[in-house]
Amino acid sequence: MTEESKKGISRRGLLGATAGGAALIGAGGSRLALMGGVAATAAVATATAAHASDLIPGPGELDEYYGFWSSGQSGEMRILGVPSMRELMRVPVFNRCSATGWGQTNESLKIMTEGNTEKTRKQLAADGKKVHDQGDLHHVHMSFTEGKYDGRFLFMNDKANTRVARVRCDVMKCDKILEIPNAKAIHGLRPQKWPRTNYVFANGEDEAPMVNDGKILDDPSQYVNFYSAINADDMTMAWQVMVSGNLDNTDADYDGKYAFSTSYNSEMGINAAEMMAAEMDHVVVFNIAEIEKGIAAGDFIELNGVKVIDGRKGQNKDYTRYIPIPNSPHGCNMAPDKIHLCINGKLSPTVSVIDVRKLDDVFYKGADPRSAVVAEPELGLGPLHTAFDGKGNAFTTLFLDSQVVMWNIEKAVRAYAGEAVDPIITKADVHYQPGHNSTSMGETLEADGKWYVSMNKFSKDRFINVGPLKPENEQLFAIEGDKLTLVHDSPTFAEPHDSIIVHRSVVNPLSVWDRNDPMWADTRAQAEKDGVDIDNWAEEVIRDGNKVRVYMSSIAPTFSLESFTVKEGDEVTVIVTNLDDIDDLTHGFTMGNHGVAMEVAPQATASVTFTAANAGVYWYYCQWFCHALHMEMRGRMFVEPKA
Ligand code: K7E
Ligand code: CUA
Repeated sequence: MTEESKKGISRRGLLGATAGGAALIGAGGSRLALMGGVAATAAVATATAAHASDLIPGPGELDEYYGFWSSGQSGEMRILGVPSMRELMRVPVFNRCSATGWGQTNESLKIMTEGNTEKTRKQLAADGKKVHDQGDLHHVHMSFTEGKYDGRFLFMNDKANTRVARVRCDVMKCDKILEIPNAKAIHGLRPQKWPRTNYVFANGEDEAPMVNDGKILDDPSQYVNFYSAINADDMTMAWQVMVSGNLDNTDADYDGKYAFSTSYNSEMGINAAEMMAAEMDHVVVFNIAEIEKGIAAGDFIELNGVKVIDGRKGQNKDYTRYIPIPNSPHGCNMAPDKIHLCINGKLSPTVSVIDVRKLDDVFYKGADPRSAVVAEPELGLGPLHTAFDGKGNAFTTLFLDSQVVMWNIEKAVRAYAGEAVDPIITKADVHYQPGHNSTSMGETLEADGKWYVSMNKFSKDRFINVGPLKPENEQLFAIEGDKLTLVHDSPTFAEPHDSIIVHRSVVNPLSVWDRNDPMWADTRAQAEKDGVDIDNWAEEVIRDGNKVRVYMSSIAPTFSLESFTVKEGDEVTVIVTNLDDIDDLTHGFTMGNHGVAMEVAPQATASVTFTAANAGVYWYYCQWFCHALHMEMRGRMFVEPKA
């Protein structure tokens, strides 16, 4: 054992499982202790520096994979290179971004607000806000064609404001955000895998009255929850299913027949004690064809414009089945063998393995729902999520044990059938308290079993101290046969919630925008009305009552307008088109002392609107370093006093 790994273990000993114990509330903690499942001795492999540098690309070398990261409470998507773990880009989605102007430009405001419900419009108006520029982005997943990533879109959820967003992979910008009606707190999210991503499935985590208008308040017996299917191609609502219990994580099969959702609160309890009362919660199985048939046959109610099917327990219809699973299951992960669905126990030390081929009998032959469970290996404390290597092995995070356990699915099935075989292959320490994990291409039919990422909720002593708020920590392991070798730690700001690792051959973004991109279609239409050709050098100032539209172009290192004049109180819209047609030549537009800034990438048009409230001279400048004369790329706005 190396000096480094000895140190690691002694620090673990000192720290114990304090974070885990505290994080799981009261009774849950002691239940876990009672449930035993004492961690097996860890087989820790720590890379020598030399081995790690063999595996990881050096300066100037390119990564083999894109990592698409959710950022949790930061509300953005991040792109990392894997295996270097270098952060390559931040893509603002639900958040306001100072650098790019996301949440401020007219183009982004349209995307961020057009999918709002009436209630949100009222809320924003009451708060005097343009947009909810905060989000809690847990899960990023790519669109599929026949079980493989197709490189078109990335989809992601906002738990805080009940939204689903889409990012275009050709430009790596968000192009749609849809607030989900009826549901509360969109948490789990997965695209349909087969035959292609026609639907994006999204879970409502928090239950509420079906019609939430204040007539029913503290009467949980009347609360319901909603499972949502979104049309992926146009980001509109397809249908919803009303369910019993809340919903946590979701996944879909590789046959296009079923989607699944874990529920940690089958009790429909309101506080932690009530929510953990039952020994068994459940996974809900959604029968997609039956739901589509039910919708076509008119067996739905329409609620806030959405067709809602009743799939609650006891409806005796073929829309849903409820499979009992030990206490409070969390992660829901479909294996690339197309057969096994892994339901992670969280408060139970087990992962329940469902054979999806047995679900037809559960739906159509009255088979006991539990008969679809073909394995339930005891893996360790706090199993949250499972990833796959495509070779029949699974990797499950153990939150309380601060470990990953590698195990074999087929052996677990044999053990469940009574054979004396141990499915556990190895365990490795992670630092500390892992939530999600991911493997290279692991949620697709092309799982290649090369890399394993552990996204850890705590970094504790792993980095020099930066104050009471610590970074979180993500770790990269090389998977070599049945050995996991730690090759990299990366501290991360809030938070490395979840990720997918996508081979770079799947993703082919542009380097320069297409001038006809729909992103600025509204701006283009307005320019045409104003008689301005934004595809060529433009330097027009159009007055329209107290609205002023200022059209300018940029070619490094100049703006087409060195100055423009408006009147105190005018509503000013500045429209900038970057005519530079060169890779990596982004300009910006910042209006001094007006809180206004935006990115204008090569061949893009962007616009921003503000009020010139104070007479005087104001400088604007390009804030994106573009040229040796970047500092000189500036101009003046003259604001004339009111007469
Ligand atoms: Cu993906 Cu944390 Cu939202 Cu598990 S959930 S950790
Ligand atoms: Cu243009 Cu800096």
